Amino acid sequence: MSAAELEATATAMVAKGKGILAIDESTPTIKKRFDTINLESNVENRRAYRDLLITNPGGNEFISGMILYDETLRQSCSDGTPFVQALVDQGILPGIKVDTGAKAFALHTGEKITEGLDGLRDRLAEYKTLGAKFAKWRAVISIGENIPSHACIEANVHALARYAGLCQETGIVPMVEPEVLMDADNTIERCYEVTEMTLSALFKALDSQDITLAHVILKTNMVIAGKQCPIQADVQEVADQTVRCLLNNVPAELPGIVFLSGGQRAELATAHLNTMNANNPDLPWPLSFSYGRALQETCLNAWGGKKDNLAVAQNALLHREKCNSLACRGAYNPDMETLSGNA
Ligand code: 5MM
Repeated sequence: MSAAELEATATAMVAKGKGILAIDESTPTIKKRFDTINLESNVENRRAYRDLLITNPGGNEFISGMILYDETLRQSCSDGTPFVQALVDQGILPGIKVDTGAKAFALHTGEKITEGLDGLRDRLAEYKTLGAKFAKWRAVISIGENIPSHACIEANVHALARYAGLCQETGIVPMVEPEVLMDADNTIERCYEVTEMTLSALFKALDSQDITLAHVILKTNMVIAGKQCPIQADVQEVADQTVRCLLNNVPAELPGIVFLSGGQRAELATAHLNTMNANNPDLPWPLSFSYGRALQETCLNAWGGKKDNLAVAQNALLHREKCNSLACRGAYNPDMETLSGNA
């Protein structure tokens, strides 16, 4: 892929009113999701669920790309069409998760380092032949007593930059994901501080490894209080703090920024994105979504592992995709939720 093609892919990923559907749950994570609907996590059930998500009629109006897991990238729809082909036929960009997970960070209790650099050049070359246009790597930063450490942030952003370089060398757009977790009891101010440290270190690492920012998409967390914090910021404050943090730390030449949902309620994740876009029409980059749980949860529950529920599950997914598409334009209204399930 030439530089122009990389740029075109990155721009298409954040096309106006479109976002990314993250369906790259690793095998242990999808098992956790299936446990909630009492469904066995076997190869066929995982394939059937991803089939439902990938072939959702009308989804391509709101979705520019999907992030797949290695197993999914090699699977096919019920009619035999490979998933990658089914995406291409709908004008949706196939993406692939290439990290091999966040593991305990040596000598740093409670912190994680994402692994997967060994052999990555060869894996990326294969993913490219299988049709992947972009690749995602997620670093996990926890907030707690005396954490995150400088060492943890530095190790993770260094790995993100190395993966981004290998992607660009292969002709694949890197979607770099530093996720500051929202599970603890920290305030929104502390989340701002940690997100700022992380993003600032990330862009230094990308710069020092000569990564072309015009060919990178940032996937990040919103600036938000931890779930256990007694004081939860309102929608306006989350939107304001998130935009302020991004403006202070993300270079303008980046083609786009997408958010993870991180365990937020689906409707709240949509409302936050909407307020950011409604109040800030002149940002240097498009702000969009790359949610996993906040797009899939209602769909997964509606499906429940039963073929008969396919249409209602797909409709639930389409509804969330449409609401978030509107949020990219600042045109979402929570009243639309009363139509829940009716895209
Ligand atoms: C879909 O979940 C992704 C995979 O997670 P694991 O590697 O832990 O199985 C995850 O990376 C996801 O893409 C992002 O965290 C966004 O998902 P949420 O649910 O936070 O929007």
